[in-house]
Amino acid sequence: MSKATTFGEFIMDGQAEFPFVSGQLTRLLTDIGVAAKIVNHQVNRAGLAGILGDAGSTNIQDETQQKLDVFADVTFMRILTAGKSVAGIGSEEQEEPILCGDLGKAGKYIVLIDPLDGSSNVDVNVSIGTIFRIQRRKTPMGEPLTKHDFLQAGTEQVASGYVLYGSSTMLVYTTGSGVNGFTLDPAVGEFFLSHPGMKFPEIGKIYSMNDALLSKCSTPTKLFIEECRENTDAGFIARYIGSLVSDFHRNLIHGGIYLYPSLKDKPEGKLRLLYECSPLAFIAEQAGGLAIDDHGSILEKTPTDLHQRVPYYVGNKNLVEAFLKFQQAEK
Ligand code: AHM
Ligand code: MG
Repeated sequence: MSKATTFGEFIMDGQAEFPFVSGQLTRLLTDIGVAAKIVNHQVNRAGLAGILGDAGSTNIQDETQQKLDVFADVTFMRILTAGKSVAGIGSEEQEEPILCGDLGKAGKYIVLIDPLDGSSNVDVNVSIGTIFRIQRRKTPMGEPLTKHDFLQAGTEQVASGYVLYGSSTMLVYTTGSGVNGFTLDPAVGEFFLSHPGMKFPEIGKIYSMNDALLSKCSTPTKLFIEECRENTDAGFIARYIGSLVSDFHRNLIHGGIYLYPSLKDKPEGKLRLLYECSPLAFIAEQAGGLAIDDHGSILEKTPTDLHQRVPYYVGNKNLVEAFLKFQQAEK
């Protein structure tokens, strides 16, 4: 029987093949895998460990934090700051960026992370996830980090990925040469390559949006959803978990589009550019899909604020392009 490739072996092989994948990035990705296993362990036994429910605190977005949100944030921060490769971290759960060591003078990389996405699903045993993006620092090594190290366009990412804590736990990532997925074997505590070269199917027929928001959406979104609904005989279906990583992952495998649009009372939608939208946009484009907001490519957008929100439409090319036609007709 041939031996399956582990996540660690795969990133080491990648380092040899691509000169831009440095030893530091290999170590950083390995650390993310380790933190993911620790968080996975707690997610799996959350009902037993007494860590379900509110933590009694709110994050920078004034959203109630779950105990597991806090646990995941603390775990990723502890592991990422202990390694030598990270200079600074921006977390959805923390107002200010974290500068590692002495003002982030050492370390080559910046990490932006949503440690536990889909918090509203934590208490009800529905899949949740971690989303991360990695970029190089802009200021020279030895100098303190500035906001420009954090506020970079999505095209500057050197790697991004997600961990899905689902019926099985998966880690999916890209370094810009395709998307690969690894499944955790809990018996041996290793992620094994299970989904090499992930691509969206040619044609997607799933649409994923919080339907209750439709009356607050702009005309292009209303018209697009209407068209999807009119095409159920052609196989169109709606699927919405309300957990971005899970909705994105399903759409990547079965073919679909995820929408969190601009709303009358929330013109920027809900999702965060740096922690959620751009890392998944990098994966989407590497898998043959597309990701846009109301003005164009998500990856080309340069953030102005660490916690900036953007309307988000991501998934199969055929569906995002169909949506784009309604957007263009409106302009
Ligand atoms: P969170 O980061 O607070 O968990 O919010 C993000 C989540 C996404 O995972 C999900 O797609 C979306 O919020 C669901 O929002 P809504 O309940 O408005 O449909
Ligand atoms: Mg989130």
